[in-house]
Amino acid sequence: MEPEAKWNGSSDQVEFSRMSPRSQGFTKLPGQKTCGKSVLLFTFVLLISAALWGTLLFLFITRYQEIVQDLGKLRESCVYHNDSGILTVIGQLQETQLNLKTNVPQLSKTLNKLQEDQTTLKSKASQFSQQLNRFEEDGTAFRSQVLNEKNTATQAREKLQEEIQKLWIEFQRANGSICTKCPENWQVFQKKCYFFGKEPKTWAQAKYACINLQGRLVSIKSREEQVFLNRNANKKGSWIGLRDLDIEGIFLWMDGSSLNYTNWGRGEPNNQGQGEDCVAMRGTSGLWNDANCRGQQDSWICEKLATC
Ligand code: MMA
Ligand code: CA
Repeated sequence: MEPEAKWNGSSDQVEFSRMSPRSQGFTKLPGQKTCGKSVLLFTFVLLISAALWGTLLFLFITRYQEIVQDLGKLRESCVYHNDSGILTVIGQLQETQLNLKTNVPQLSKTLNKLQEDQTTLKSKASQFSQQLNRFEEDGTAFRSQVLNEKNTATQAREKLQEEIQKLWIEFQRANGSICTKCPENWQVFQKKCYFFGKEPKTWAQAKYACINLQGRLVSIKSREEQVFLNRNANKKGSWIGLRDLDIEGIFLWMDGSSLNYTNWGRGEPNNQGQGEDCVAMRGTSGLWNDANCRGQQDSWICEKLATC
């Protein structure tokens, strides 16, 4: 249905006649039929929209209830789980507490016992330490005693050998024999044989070298014997059988005899440096000097009795 109304005068009114029927509703007074249709349309639209809104509301309420139910379930399950977990933990803790409470007196007893044991062990340790000290002291005393006894025994043996040799001489003299026999490389002088060592040695090494040759370090008893030795000992220094090992300043011969004849150099014996307890005879002059036993002399003189 085309709008037919025409307004007199202006072109605007002519243009208006070409406009859509909807736009014309506000400007042109509608007829009875057109108004009824619009109300119907409006009602229809309203109903549709109400139905849509109702559906939406229904959906929303349904979903809301579901969510509320789910939340309730979730809360229930959470509370159930949490409570039971916490209760279990609390139960365990209470049990542990109870156990600890029961164990405390036992632990305290054990601690006391341990402290007592520690005290006992400490006193035992100190006793052991004292005993150990005593053993060590005893050991040292025993060792020095053994050494002393060994020295005494060595001296006694040397004295005995000397006595035997003297008796042997007496026996030969009583038989009227002249004893001048010496082993090879030994030199005879007045019933004694002498060996002049060639290698440097300490006093102790020289002493054992003589013992190995069935002799001993020489004991010089007279001016004649000294002169004989001077002639034969052509080295710078030779160990002789004189030493003051036991008592400082008291010199004794290896054969046990005392010191009657001496031939000390000027100012000797002087026990110089760290101590000089062994005697050496200087070459050519033959003068005696106390020297360090651990030092070396380039020669040494052994003696033994000549055989018949
Ligand atoms: C050396 C040594 C001593 C000795 C003096 C003499 C320096 O020491 O052989 O035993 O008494 O010489 O001067
Ligand atoms: Ca000296």
